[in-house]
Amino acid sequence: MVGGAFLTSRPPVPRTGSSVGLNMPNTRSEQLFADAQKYIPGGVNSPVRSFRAVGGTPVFIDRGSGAHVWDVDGNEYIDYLGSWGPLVLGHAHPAVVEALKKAAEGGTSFGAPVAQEVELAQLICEAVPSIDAVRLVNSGTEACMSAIRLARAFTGRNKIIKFAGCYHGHADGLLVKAGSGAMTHGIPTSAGVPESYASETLVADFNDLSSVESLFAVHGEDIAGIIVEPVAGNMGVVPAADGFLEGLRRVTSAAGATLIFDEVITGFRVDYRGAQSRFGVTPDLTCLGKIIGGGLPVGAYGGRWEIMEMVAPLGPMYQAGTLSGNPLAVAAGMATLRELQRPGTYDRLEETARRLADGLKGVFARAEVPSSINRVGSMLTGFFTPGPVETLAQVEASDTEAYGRYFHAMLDRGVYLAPSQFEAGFVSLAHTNDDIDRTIAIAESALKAAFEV
Ligand code: HOZ
Repeated sequence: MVGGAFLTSRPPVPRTGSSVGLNMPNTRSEQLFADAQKYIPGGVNSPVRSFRAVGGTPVFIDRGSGAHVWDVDGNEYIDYLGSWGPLVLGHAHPAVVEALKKAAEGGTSFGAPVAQEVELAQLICEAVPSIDAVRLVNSGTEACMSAIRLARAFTGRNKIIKFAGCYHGHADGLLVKAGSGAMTHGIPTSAGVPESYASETLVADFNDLSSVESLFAVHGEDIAGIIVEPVAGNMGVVPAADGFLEGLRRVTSAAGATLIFDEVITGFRVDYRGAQSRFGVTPDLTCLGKIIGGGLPVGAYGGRWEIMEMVAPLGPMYQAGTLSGNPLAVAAGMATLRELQRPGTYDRLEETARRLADGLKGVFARAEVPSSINRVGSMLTGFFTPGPVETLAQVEASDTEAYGRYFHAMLDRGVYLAPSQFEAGFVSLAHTNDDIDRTIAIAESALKAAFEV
């Protein structure tokens, strides 16, 4: 109904998964999900959480500590979701909790400048060499949306290139052949995006430089920039092939277009200085989020001074936000970044994630389940396809039904993975060798149960 009457009664609760059952909910999670569906579309505030890709009822989380979470029914899980990336220190890290308490006692929002936001901006600029100046926003979506507006303002051009299967948040124009939940739910190009917006988004193939060059050959003079995840994380983890990022840098520089790295996931995750430092390719603009907010809503975009000075109030590109630079988000972000500055942090992340990936590779091989594990630093995905997995087409060859069975077998045994094949898993500094070894042993038994091997 458009512009019609108010709803006078709640819509019937849709049944979305087998575990909802025919009668009464059995668990507190099932009860909450039944209630949630009366008030929230699909019962969730972000689609992938609904478990539609894997079936069943989402577990509602009660609390987290370190590498573990507990659901509202008292079940404990080793967590590899990590709130989709921000919790590189694990849940409720004491330094973050302390910083939050202190910040909250001083007031939660002012809509006016605070000293702490300057500190976080300075930390970011010092960490990421390509960022001379940074603007804090509230989410990765806002960061990418704003960076694209800025690229357009700076170049005076309209078109943007994105890659099929990459996800940069849910702004109009970026929901074209998008990854993550859009791909998981079979709506890579969202309804409600006007054709006139979508037509400004050109879509190329990840890890295929020739597909980019072809677009530049036709539209070169009107391309404002390329936005790319330097490690794709929203179709599952797919690393950039050798020379791909360098090729994007070369093509954009030659055409006077901007190169935007969406480091919302990879920023401070694969290296303290970002994927751009790990792979030695310098973008013009960088989008950040997740880790820089330590688990609170935050995002940021930054880059070369001559581009950033176009942002209002210095320049004509407008972007604003009541909660931007929020003292709580900034405090949690700074506490997280300071912990990450400790010596050996990234070596530990690398080692722990390697132990997990190697162990899982062995388990899958012994079970003779066709699979391929992609890992970059502490982000990884196990694809249910023999691999290699270097392109979206290879990602899409994965057996998602098998993933669903494996996901539930792991969940039942106390390991929480992303409820979709097309997402990344995250290892944190809180994961111990014992957590990893238990996970590998659980995977062995989960595979047996899921595939009866
Ligand atoms: N788009 C997020 C994963 N890449 C999912 C966000 C959520 O459901 O919290």
